[in-house]
Amino acid sequence: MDPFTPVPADRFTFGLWTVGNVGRDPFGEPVRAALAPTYIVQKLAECGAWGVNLHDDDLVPYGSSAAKRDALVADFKAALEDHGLVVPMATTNLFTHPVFKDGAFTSNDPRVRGFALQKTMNAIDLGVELGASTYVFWGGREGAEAEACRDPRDAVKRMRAAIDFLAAYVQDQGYDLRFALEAKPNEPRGDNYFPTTGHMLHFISTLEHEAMVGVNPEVAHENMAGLSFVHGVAQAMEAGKLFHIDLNAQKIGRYDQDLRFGSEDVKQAFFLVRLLEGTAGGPRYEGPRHFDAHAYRTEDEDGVWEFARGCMRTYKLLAARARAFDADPDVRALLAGVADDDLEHRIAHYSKDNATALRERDFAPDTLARRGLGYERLDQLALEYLLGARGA
Ligand code: DIG
Ligand code: MN
Ligand code: MN
Repeated sequence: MDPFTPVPADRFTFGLWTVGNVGRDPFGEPVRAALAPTYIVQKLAECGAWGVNLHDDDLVPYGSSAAKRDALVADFKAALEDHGLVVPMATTNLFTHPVFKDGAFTSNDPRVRGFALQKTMNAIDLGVELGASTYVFWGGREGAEAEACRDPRDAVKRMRAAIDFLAAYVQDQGYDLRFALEAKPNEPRGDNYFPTTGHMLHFISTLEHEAMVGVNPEVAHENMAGLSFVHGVAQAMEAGKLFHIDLNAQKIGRYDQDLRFGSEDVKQAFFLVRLLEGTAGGPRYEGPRHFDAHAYRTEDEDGVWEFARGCMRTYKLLAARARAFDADPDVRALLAGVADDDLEHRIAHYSKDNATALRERDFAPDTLARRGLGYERLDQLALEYLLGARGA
């Protein structure tokens, strides 16, 4: 079998809304017919995906009766069973209904905030019923255009109250569920609260149940903020807070493009996959590889499945490149660095002796400054693995 064919062990997932994207945009009507969730399950399984994610409304249209909800869920469960797909993640649509036009959890109207909690508790029940272990919160409407509309500190307080309330609900229900907060700097609001993964990591530290809350960084969203996605993900991993990840691609300085993974920023994608797969020796990310992306508006349904296969194939191609790169003796030699265990220990552990030793040592900084790091060679080697000139 082609080594880059996706298999369930890769833990690739897609949201119903991703491959089900009908191609509507702010300047044009849909170009593709809507796909039934059960059909999406079948097609994702055929493509080699492991799981499928959903917003509440993706499966149960807003306003459905309880009987309709139960019927839709039963059909979906049967399709999951028939095609061997799982539901690792669920989330709530708190951005489409007009009632959320000025926010959901951060709205100035307590009735809107209460309705958002109600909708989310119902959606959490649905996600748990389908087997989800991660629950994502993307505050698409949590933001502002008219800055006078609310004190942004109130927005922080209201978001904290909502997440604390819902975390307590999950614990009260005995659900085995973790929350993953997803940042985005803007769009659809002029400025979104909690704009980057860094903001979210601090916010999580202020929560009542912070142990069950992590982050769901998205490539496009951190790039929209002009940030290194690899560094943001690395900090989340180091904090033990990378609970989920949204993979896609993005051109800097544009609206949220949610493009096919690796299609715009191959070098960033390479170093992201290298980080997630741990090929350089660090810990590997063991969660779902979720593609929160959609096909170009130019595509028909065949193009949608090409998009899905492309996301997964590119991830596996980059993983193979990263493994080869980090196994290359020339790369390992360049990364070997300076070995001085005694100095490393002294730097990492304060004591009077260590402080005295550091103060008494002649570091010869002018000599140190003349040392070349070899990063031109190192980065060229990475590029040659990406271009197939090495390790083909
Ligand atoms: C947008 O990037 C958001 C929504 O698609 C969803 O709520 C979340 C989960 O991936 N990402
Ligand atoms: Mn996005
Ligand atoms: Mn996302």
